[in-house]
Amino acid sequence: MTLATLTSNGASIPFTPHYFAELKSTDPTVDAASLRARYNADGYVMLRDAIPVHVVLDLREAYLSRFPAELCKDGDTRRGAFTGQVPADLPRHGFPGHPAHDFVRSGVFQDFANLPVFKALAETFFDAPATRIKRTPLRHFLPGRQVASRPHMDRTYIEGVAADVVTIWVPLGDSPLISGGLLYLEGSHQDPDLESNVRDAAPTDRSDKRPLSHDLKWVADRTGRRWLSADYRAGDVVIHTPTIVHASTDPGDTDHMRISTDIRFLRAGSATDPRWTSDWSADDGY
Ligand SMILES: O=C(O)CCC(=O)C(=O)O
Repeated sequence: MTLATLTSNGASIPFTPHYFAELKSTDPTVDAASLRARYNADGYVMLRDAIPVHVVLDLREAYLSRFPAELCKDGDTRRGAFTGQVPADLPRHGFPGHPAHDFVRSGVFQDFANLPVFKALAETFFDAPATRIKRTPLRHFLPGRQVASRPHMDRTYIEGVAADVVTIWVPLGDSPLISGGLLYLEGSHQDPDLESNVRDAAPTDRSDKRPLSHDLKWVADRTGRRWLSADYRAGDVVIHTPTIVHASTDPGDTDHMRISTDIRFLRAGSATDPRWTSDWSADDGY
């Protein structure tokens, strides 16, 4: 797959200005009210260099070091280039026994998720105290696989009104579009009819009805909206509302493994979704 012919879970979408536009980044030094205004208008705020690069790469290295050596080229777990060899006998990603399952329970991962910068960001967007939600998924996409995040809204998966839940998407390493970096459907958080317009009509490759579809082109055509993309770098974060549709493309012609986590916060004192009070396990069904 090249940039001219992107795919997502195998379904193709032309990489043209009709379907794609650039995700805006926001100057992190602007005042809190301007950040909130941007978040409300766009449904997301991307901040470049929000976390020191070495902190992100330390986490990438700590995670990939839990795999057998054949996963990373030259055994370099900090860079994390894929050799093309998946170690034998690994459980499915994030299932008990898989490195991602153990890693999200480790002190090093918990310390990362508890970095004050994330809580401070959530509190900026709530304009109120925030509590971190325990369940914190870790995503890991391998080049050569037609596996990507399907278009969805976080609110389908977690109870809570938009004003009370915020997601901070954190790429753990550079995540250019060709490696399957996250895409946002422009303005979708402000479209009250989007879900009814798309659900049931959309093609789907799964019996799980929570994602809207697996077909990014169909969703763009149906809604008349473009996918917003960026070449994320280690240290960048995107804060997004639970009502914006997001997805990713399959990793393309690259050896780079796209790894990321979603750190979520609740407005302190608002109702907790009981499914999200334990550590993430990919088989938890949530
Ligand atoms: O990293 C990704 O592909 C996004 C995952 C996601 O959107 C989610 O966990 O809700």
